[in-house]
Amino acid sequence: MFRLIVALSVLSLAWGLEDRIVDGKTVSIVNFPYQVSIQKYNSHYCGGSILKDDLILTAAHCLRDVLNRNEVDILTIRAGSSDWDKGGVVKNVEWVSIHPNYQPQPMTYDVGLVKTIGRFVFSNVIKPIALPKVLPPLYAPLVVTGWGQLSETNGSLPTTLQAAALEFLTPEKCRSPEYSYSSAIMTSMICADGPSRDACQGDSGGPLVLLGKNEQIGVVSWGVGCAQRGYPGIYCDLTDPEVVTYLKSKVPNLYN
Ligand code: 4AZ
Repeated sequence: MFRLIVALSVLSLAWGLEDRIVDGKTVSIVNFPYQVSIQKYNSHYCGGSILKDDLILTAAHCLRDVLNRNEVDILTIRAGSSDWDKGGVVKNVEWVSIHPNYQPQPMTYDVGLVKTIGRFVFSNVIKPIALPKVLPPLYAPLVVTGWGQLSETNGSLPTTLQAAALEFLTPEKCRSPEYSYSSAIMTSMICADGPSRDACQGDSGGPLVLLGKNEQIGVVSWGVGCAQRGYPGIYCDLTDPEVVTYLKSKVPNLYN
């Protein structure tokens, strides 16, 4: 059995099946200039995206402990680099905020904001992402990016940014018997299917974007494992009315 697993692992590596984000590609920040790394004591732990030159969108679950312990001073944001551990520009954090209706169980309204001290200067590697007005149609092509684990079982993080192509699943589709989540998919949640590709631990807070468009529809939130059959990745829905209300309350002119 062990030899079979080794043989299959070697084969899948040779085929490039088991690679990155889970099963993504190494990419350049030039093509994903809205992506940032959120760090504690200079270690990457969550992704985020640039909404304004001093405002980062991420997941509430990335910020909850920091908020509860009043630890914004241990946070930094690195933008403008393909590598989470070097290059680009690093800023400290003024405040963090999470959606007032965020619930760790069942993970509803998993969205929050980070305000930096000082502003990022936009460039070819540092640019804001736009927010959506409506969700795309079923199976619309999407891309998720991050420095999260390359597989569910390997806890080490890649140094260079990874991207995976996914397809949009409406909440209705994601709740359907075709998948295994059923009623766990609640309001404020959307899904994106690989099927071999997925976000994983360390990608949380990062952007789910319409492929080829500068529009973010979701925030990496949770899932059962990573790239497991029947369990697509789950994202916070950025078109949810209560999400929109929260973002508008914190960010004047965001949707102009
Ligand atoms: C996590 O633990 C996590 N497969 C993020 C995304 C997914 C699973 C887990 C989606 O942060």
